[in-house]
Amino acid sequence: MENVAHRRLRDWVRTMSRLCEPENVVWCDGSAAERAAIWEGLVRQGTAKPLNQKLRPGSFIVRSDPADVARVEDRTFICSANRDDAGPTNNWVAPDEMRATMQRLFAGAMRGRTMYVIPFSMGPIGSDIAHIGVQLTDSPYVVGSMHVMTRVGSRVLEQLGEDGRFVPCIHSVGSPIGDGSEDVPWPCNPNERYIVHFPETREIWSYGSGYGGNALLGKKCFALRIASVMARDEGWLAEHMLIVKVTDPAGRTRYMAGAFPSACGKTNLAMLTPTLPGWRVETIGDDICWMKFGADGRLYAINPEAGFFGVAPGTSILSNPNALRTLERNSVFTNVAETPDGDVWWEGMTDIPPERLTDWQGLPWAPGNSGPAAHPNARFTVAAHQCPVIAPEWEDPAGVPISAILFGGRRASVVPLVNEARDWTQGVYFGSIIASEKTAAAAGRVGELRRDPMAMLPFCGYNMADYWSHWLRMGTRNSAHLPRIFYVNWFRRDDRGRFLWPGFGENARVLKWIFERCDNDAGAIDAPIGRLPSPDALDLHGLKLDNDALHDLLRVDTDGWRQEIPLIREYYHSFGGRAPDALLGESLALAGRLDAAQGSAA
Ligand code: O2Y
Ligand code: MN
Repeated sequence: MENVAHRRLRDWVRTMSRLCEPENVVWCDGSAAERAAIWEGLVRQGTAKPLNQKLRPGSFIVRSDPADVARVEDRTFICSANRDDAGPTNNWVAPDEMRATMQRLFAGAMRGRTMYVIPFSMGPIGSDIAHIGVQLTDSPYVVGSMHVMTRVGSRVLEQLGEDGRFVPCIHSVGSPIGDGSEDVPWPCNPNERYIVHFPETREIWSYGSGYGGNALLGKKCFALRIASVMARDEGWLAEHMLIVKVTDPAGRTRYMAGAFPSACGKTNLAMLTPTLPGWRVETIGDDICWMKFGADGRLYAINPEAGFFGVAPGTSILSNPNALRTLERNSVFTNVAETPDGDVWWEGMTDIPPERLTDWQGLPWAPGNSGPAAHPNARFTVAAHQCPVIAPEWEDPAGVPISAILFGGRRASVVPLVNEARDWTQGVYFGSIIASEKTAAAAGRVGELRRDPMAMLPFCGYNMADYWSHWLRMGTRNSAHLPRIFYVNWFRRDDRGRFLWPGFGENARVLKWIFERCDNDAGAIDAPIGRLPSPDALDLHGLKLDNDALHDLLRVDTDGWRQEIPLIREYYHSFGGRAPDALLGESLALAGRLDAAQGSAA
C-alpha cells in the first residue's frame, strides 16, 4: 500500500480497514495470475466448480445462497441531503442516519476475511468519457466478476496518479468469520441488506448480498445511480441503454443506443443477427451507455463495462446465437442447472430439457419437477471481447457518435411497433412514459402499467422529474447534431394474446427504417403520436406477416392513447409539481392532436 501514490485513496483504505477489521488487505493488480488464484480459491472454498474443460474451457458454475439471487430494489437507498432530491421513486433515508447504520454494520464486518482493494475503470482507461472507482470487498467472487465486468488493477492506479478522482465503493457480504463459526460457499446476510448511495459525496456502501447488481458496484450502483448524478451536474448522460453499430449493404454505418426495461431483451438486440440480406449489427454494449458531447456537437457514447452479465434463461440458438458463441469458454455461470457431463443448461436453451440435471440449488432435477432447473435470474458473466459480433471500435476511447436513441417498453396494446419523435422534446416525452404492462391487456385496453421512464426507474440516482429536466436541457444544443429519438414496441399482441411481431432477428427491419430515417431516406407519415412508417416504408420482404397484423402494429390507437393520457398526467403529478412543464405540454398537445384526428374521422 505504501507504494500507492494516491494519498486520499491510501487514507480511505486504511480507515475502512480499521472499521471492517479484515484479516488482511490485498490490492488487486488485475493480472491473469491474480484471476487464476481467485478462481482456485473459489473452487477450494466450494463456491465455484470448474465445468467440463472439453465442453466449456476456462468456465465455472457457481451456486449462490437461495436467499441471495437478485437485485433488491426495496433495500436500495438514495441518501441525498433532501428527501425531495431522491424523489418519490427512490427509497430515502437521511444521510446522517444511514451513515450511523453503515458504521454499525461495517464495524468488524470483514473479520476473518480478506479485504480486496479493486481499482477499476468504467470505460477504456484514459478515455475522457470514462470514470474510475475503487471497490473494497470481502468477496473473492466479486473480485473474479469485477475482473470480467470492468478494467481492473495497476493500470487504473497509474491513471489515478496522486490525486485523481475516484468513486469509493465499499462492499461486504456481512458475514464475518470467527469465534468458531465456519465459512460457507456463499456467505451473505439476507436479513440485513443495504445497497446505499450518497449522491452528494458520490459514495456507495453495500452490505449483506454477494449477488450481481448488489455487489458488483461498478454496474448499477456506480455506472447508473451515482453516474446519473455526476452526469446531471456535468452535462452528460448515464443511461440504461445498449449500444449497437448498424451497417447497411452499401457499407454505411450508424450507431444507435436503446433503453429498454430490465428483462426486455436488451442483450438479444445488442447481438442481433439481421434477417435482412446485407445488413449487419455489431455490439458495442448491452446494458449501460455513457454519452458526452464531442467538439462537433454530436453525442459520443462508450460502454463503460468490459463484460456481459446477462440473464441465462431464454438465451438460445434462436433468441441469441451470438451470446451462446460468446459463452463457449472463459465464462462464469451463476445459478444455472448442470448437466451430468459437466456442462450448463437453463430453461429455454433447448425445447426439450436433458433427462437428468442438477438444479441451481444443487439438487437432482428431471423434467416434470415442480420448480425450474435454473433460477429465472440465473446469470452468465463473460468478457465482451469474446462476443463474435463485438464491433472493432467498441473500446475506442473517443466513443461512437450516436445517430438514434430508441426507447422501448413491453406493451401488449396502444404503443405501435415504431414511432419517431418529431423533435427532442417529444422524444423525451416518449422516454418518460415508457411502461410495461403487468398483464397482457386485450388490444385497445390499457392493462396495469408499471412506468419505467427511460428504463431508469430502479437506477436513477436522483429525482426522476429533475432527470427529465436534465434530458430536456441536453436537447437545447444544435438540433442538427442531436440523435433522432424513436419509441419501439416489439411486444404488441392481438386480441387472442399472440405476439403480432416476430421479434429477434426480424427487429432488423425496424432498425433499417430507423437507419434510413436518420438521413430522411425512408417514408414516414405525420400521425398525432409522432411519425410512423408510411405504407411500404418498412422492409417486409421475405416476412410472413398478414395485413391485419401489420395494420395493428402501425395503427394509431386513438382510443387507447386517449385513455392513457390522464394516467400520464396523473403520473407526472405524482412528482408534486417537479415534472417539467414541457412534458405536461407534450401531453396536452398530444390530446389536442388526438381530438382533432378523431373529429376529422367522425
Ligand atoms: O439481479 C441482478 O443483480 C442482475 S440485474 C441486471 C444485470 C445485468 C443487466 N441488467 C440488469 C438489470 O436489472 O437491468
Ligand atoms: Mn440492465
